[in-house]
Amino acid sequence: MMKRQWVLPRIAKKVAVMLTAVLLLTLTNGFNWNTQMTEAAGTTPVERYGQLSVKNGKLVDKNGKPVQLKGISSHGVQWYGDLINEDSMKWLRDDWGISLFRVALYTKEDGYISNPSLKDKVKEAIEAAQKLGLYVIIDWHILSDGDPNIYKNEAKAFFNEFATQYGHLPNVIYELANEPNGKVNWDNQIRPYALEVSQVIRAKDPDNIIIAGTGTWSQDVHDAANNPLPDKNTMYTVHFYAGTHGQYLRDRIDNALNKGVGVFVTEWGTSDASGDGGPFLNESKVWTDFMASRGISWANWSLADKEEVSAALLPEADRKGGWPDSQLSASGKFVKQAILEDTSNHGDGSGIVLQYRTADTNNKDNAIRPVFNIKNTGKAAVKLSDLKIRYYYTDESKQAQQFFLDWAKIGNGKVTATFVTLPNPKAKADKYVEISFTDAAGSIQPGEESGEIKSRIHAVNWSNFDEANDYSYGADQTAFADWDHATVYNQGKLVWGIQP
Ligand code: IDC
Repeated sequence: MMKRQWVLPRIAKKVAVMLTAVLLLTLTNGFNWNTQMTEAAGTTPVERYGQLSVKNGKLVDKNGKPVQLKGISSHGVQWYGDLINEDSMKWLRDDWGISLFRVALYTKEDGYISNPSLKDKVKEAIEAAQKLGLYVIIDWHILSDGDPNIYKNEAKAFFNEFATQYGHLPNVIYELANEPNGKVNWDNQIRPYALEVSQVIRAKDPDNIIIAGTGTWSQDVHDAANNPLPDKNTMYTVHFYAGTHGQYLRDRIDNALNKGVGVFVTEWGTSDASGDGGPFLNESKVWTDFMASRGISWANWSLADKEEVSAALLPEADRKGGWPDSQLSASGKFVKQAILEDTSNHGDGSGIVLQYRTADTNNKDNAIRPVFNIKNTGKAAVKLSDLKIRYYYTDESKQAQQFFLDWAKIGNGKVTATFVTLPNPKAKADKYVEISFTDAAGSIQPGEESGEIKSRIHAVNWSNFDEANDYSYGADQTAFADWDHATVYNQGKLVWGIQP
């Protein structure tokens, strides 16, 4: 922007902005604002999403679009291996809508260490998943052997073999250690183990997702977030059981996400932590909504017909799928429903998605220039005057703030803003701008979007900001993409994004 503009009298500035708006509208008439191409839907999950990777702490598909995988974990292959086969997995794909299957290879508990031939079951599952276009987690299921270093050499040989044989496939995910527990912590035992085993995998497979377990039965994600692994396609697992683990663990997840690390729930149950007790379906619903709103991928424990609450099947269920609801446990019915539920809009139910880009990449000048686009992916029209966007930042100026609307497709006069100082400042935010819309802004129809809302913030004394420490700032996001570091409220209720 030219400096001159700032010395124009107010009215002249208004006229200039209006003229620019008219010009832009003319130039862009007929332009399709939808920057995200809708790709032809493939028939299988792997055809749709392809090679996965991690971007800004999110699991993304081959086009860089966030993806939430949902599915089920096997029980121990030594006990319920006969439920793992191409037919049962096909049924789970087609009837339950799974995109993900986890194969639990216990090390102890009569598992792989004493019976190495169990790895053939893992191979069968991977090959079935390949045919069916499902993602598959190879789970090195440590449990009573709380320290993953006990069988580190076996783990390295195992993952070397599997990465060599299957690392070229896009649908393979490695889980390095199910649940470290006992006297081990992330920094001293788990991270060194994970680093060493990851290096073995990376020598053969440069890109597939690796998932690291954390301390205290994979609940210490905060430790991993403070000292993550160097590999960019590594995520960290959190395991929960709805009857045992609640809000404190969700807070830990938010905390880790805010630090930019990716979280993947490779195991959770509707029961308590014993695998029995419950089911706690209300608590489970809080969790599945939470994971949907953050786009966190998950696998439920477990595909078994054992007489325990967390088992999805009732005793003597068929081994090859085809299960009517009468063969599903209460947990199985709940989980099937949660998988089938469309959470591609991040599950908030309102169907609001906020996209963001930054209009300039100079993070040390006197302007903050967030550009927004609101998408309505829901089934009903949404009134813009019901919505508010919050953009969080750190205000180095400590001056009054001014808001400019450089342009909005819906019309400049229909957008207003206020600034709010946070009563309890956060590490990367002590202020937010809240953008609102007048009644004249109208509604966004289902499948439609607001179009660009191009805003600009300055301190009254035009002093510089440091955007590097701004919560909502996306330094390299110069093209529109879904952005959960700014929030949207519908009639006061948070419907998009993560507050700092
Ligand atoms: C449980 C099984 C149970 C089995 C036991 C073996 O549900 O049938 O007898 O393992 O020790 C976990 C573990 C997972 C547990 C599950 C439930 O990853 O192996 O499965 N759980 O206790 N972590 C928290 C809970």
